[in-house]
Amino acid sequence: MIEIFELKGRKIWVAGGTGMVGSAIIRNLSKEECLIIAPQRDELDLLDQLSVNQFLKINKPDIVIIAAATVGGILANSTRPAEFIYENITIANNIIHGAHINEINRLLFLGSACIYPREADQPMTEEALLQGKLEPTNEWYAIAKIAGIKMCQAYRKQYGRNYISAQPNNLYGTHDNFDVNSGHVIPALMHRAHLAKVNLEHELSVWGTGSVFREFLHVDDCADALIHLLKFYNEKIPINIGTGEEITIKNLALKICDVLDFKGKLIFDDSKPDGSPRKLLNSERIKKLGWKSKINLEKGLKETYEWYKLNIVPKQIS
Ligand code: GFB
Repeated sequence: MIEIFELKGRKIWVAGGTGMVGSAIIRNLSKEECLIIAPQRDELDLLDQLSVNQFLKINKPDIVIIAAATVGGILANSTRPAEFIYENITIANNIIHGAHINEINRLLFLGSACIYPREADQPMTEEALLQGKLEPTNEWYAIAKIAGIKMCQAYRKQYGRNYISAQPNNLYGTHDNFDVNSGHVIPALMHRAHLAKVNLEHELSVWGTGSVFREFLHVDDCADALIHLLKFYNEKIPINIGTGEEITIKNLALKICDVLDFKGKLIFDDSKPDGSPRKLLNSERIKKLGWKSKINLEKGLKETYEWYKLNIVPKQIS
């Protein structure tokens, strides 16, 4: 029998509440009758340890969710390694240690599927962590995320804190970054295909060979899983969150073209990196806790495109 950690009546700080994952968590938490606090970036600098400590001391949340991170697609990860390692380690360090010294006993840290070795057996179980070399295009981000996971384990071990971590696979959905250079594959390809369509172009450029596989998780599914874990999970093992389905980048690009009704030809740009050959998570552990994903890729892509047309197209980003 699993013990439930009640969220009703609790004060919850969603760090990164204005980002893609944080805003999805806040939408999901609205049905839980809890009090949510989520200061904006200009109200609280997560890279400043004193400000984070002060914020925790004054607000005393019962629960902290760390959805704040410096993120980006494969190119941003490989060209901005210092920002990715420094900012992500500092955010984890400031919030996890700050939560501890302010006697906050429940915390959820968000990892990433890139914490696993590049050559890990597929689908990747939680036990694959630190069993081999990382994928070089995102090792900086991965090391920072591994550090956050290890901090949760260390504070659990030394101080008995109820701190947990979870790693979703490649996320997409509303409030994503649709910039063609710094975004992840789904928003970047959606934006590029939309521009190609409205400019009556006949080709869509896809980075890499298109032959590598990815598993995509809708951000609302991710938020749902995280809330489920807050209620039902209290162990040191960082837990996987995936759909169990993978797709090649070529087939993903074809699906995006379908959703947009873009009839052009795909051109593969192999001057850009492919990254990991495969990155499928074994999500049996979270399934055993009674959670599974509900939003399939077709539905998720359609909804994301509708959101994009309403929210991004009017801003006319290039
Ligand atoms: O989404 P993405 O940047 O993340 O790229 P990763 C996934 C695959 O899509 C790669 C290809 O093989 C890319 O070469 N791709 C094709 C594109 N066209 C595009 C495009 O226009 N933009 C982008 N971005 N990719 C990320 C990590 O790796 O995984 C993050 O870099 C994070 O840190 C995330 O951990 C989960 O799956 O390669």
